Amino acid sequence: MNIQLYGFWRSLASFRVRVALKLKGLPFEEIPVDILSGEQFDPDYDAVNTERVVPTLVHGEHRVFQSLAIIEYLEDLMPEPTLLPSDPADRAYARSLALVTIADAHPLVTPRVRNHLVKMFGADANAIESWAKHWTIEGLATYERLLQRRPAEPFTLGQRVSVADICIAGQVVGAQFLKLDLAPFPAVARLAGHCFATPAFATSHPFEQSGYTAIAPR
Ligand SMILES: N[C@@H](CCC(=O)N[C@@H](CS)C(=O)NCC(=O)O)C(=O)O
Repeated sequence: MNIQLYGFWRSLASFRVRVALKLKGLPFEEIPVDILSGEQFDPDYDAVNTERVVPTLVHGEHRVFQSLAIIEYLEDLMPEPTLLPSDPADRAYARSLALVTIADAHPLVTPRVRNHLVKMFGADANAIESWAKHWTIEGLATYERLLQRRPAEPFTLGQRVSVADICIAGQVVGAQFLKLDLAPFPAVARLAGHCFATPAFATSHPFEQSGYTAIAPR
């Protein structure tokens, strides 16, 4: 299976897809798109994904974008090991948890939103950082409440890792970029510990990617 992933080392959405590919044991080539310098707007990349965001998965003639759609595409291509439970209610629960970050928390801290806050409202670096911390904490707090209400070990749905764990781990990576304390979110921190103890998660972490630089979080 010839798979290419257009991604970026520090992109949380790219992290999600990287983990899914590794959990499924699918080899892939990652092609970097530097979203901090604006490479997502290059015409060559626009031809790949006209939403002008990463990630995009290229598989033969298919170009799949949006991390959840990509993960579900991979699930359809290679059902085992499954990342979505078969029980309908559990499947919906896993997707719901995934969307807390994909649809609600993460979009608020993307470069395009930060750049717009600077351009439209003159937000300075401190304001941007407070903004990013606020929405990242909101996401963590939601996950903490959810995990407290439906406790399971070691992963969100029990023994098998799922798309929910991938997304919660991504939210934790966002918190790490912002140097947030996870102590107020013990269930989230415990889950992330289990995730990052596995090679698929550990080797997908932005800090482990070749482009990683210890620059201030953006
Ligand atoms: N909901 C999308 C998020 C895509 C997204 O916003 N990606 C970010 C990187 S994590 C990006 O490319 N941002 C470019 C920008 O904001 O200009 C997904 O889950 O794939």
